[in-house]
Amino acid sequence: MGFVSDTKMRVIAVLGLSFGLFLPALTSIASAQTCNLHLAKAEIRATAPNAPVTGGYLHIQNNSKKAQRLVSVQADFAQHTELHEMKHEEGIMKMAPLEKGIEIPAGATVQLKPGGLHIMFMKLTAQLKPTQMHKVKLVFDNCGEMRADFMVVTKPASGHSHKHNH
Ligand SMILES: [Cu+2]
Repeated sequence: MGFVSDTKMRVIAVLGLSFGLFLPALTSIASAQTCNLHLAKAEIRATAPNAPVTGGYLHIQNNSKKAQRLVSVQADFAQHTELHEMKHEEGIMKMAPLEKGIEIPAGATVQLKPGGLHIMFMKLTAQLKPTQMHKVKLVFDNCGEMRADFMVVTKPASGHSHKHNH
């Protein structure tokens, strides 16, 4: 009998340990799901060899009742990233960093696209070639981290679909 209870104790101990170890991961997945954020059309513009920067684009749909803010982005092919908007200044389009990130209002979809809001991948450590897929980590103020697969493309199409109605 002593053997059985020892085994049981060990099983419980092992389960307890595994549960403890996996708990943080489970929590973050659960929080991302309850956030109801949907990421789509994630693309990165392909680069020439040794290009220092490139743009990243995607659609972020917020299906929750709470505003969410994209505050930072991390990728293994860029040592630095910023969130940018395009601004007209004296007739010239200029990029400006968004220190507070990008807000996605409750129930809204925000499109990061060429000529508008975008992720600026900087200090690139690798050339980005068409059809490559890259995992990019997006950090939201309430939701925490989400990972998205970005595809490298020559001409990012995000948001362009409407412009082809002549
Ligand atoms: Cu930029």
